Amino acid sequence: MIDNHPMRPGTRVIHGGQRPEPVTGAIMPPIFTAATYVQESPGKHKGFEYTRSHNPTRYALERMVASLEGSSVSEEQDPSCGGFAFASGLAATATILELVDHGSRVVAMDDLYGGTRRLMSQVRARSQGLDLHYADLSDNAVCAEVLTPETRMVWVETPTNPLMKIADLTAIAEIAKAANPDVLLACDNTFACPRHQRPFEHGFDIVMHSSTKYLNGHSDVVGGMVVVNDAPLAERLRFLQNAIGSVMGPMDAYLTLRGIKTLDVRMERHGNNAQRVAEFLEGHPQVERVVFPGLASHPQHELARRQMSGFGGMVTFFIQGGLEAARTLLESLHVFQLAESLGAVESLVNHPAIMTHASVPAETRAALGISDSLIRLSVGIEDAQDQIDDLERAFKAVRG
Ligand code: P1T
Repeated sequence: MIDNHPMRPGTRVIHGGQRPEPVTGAIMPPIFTAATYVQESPGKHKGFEYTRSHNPTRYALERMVASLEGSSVSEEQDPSCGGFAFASGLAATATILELVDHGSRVVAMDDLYGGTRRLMSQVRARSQGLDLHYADLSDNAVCAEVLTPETRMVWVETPTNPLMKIADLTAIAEIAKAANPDVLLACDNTFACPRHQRPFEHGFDIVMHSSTKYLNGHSDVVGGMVVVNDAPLAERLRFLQNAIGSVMGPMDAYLTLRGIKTLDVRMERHGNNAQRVAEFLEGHPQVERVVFPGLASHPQHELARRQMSGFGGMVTFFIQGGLEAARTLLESLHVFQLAESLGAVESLVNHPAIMTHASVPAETRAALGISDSLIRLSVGIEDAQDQIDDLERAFKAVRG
């Protein structure tokens, strides 16, 4: 593997954790669809027993994402270097939650993907007795209050979905580890992706991705990734991945690995386009407020600049005129297609209150500010001028 050589991000997305296939020298791993592997004698095999437990195509993806996140776990310590691929982002999250015991105190960011919150509050609070506390972890004073010695896991999403809050990962790690050195710090890094943010560098233990989004980037795979930064934790995750079994299939692993090869060029274009779209929206008379970490008006713009090497492609804004205006805008857009999900080459638009965050209780949405005027854009890699023209046409339709 060329991982032993220093690599800049644009090189790492192509070569990280990869080596030519040993039999043929194929530059991309074959898609090993076999469910099982033939043994010479009981227990005597080539390191592969059954595809839920081991799959070479999945390993290739897992090593790539481990390399992108900068995991220190070596192949000698763990066959996929501390990276683990799952059937979806939520399957990844569900497996991470199994690291803590029944009744554990878990502190999570208050603004989260609706499905993550649903899994925690409506499933694991019951089945795992989790003692859940949601708090605004973008506020360090709040962190100092809620990250108590009893806290077993901290779940941070940054930037958050959909409000684009930024959490100070270094500060959270310092506060939480001072209170309990054994606390597990997990970061959902889906919005920033490893091109722009690497939570291990800030003292986090676990990184999670919905690889459905930027990592794969082409709206054709649902998947999830987990990366850990130390060998004992990798061993625990390896056990859980196999024991629970919500693994990513080999075809999806191949497609995701293929998608990652262009992550660097895609993120550059996503970021440039999102900056232009955000600036256009900020100057628009029909827009109440724009939230994008790359705007000086973002309350944590300075923190975002320190913590991230780019701001990604997600832009949230509040339209004037409430639900009626939002509905007309959403029905009038064409380049931005009205759909759940994000992070792919196509621009998408979403109404969180009705779509992705409908499972969040209405009072919670109101308290957080996920109102009917809130619109979330996933700015794709089309020509930025076409994206802006599309928005302008739709605003005109709202004006009637
Ligand atoms: O959809 P899935 O691959 O299971 O991933 C869940 C998930 C986890 N974390 C974040 C930050 C996410 O945004 C998601 C999925 N989000 C959407 C489908 C959405 O449109 O927001």
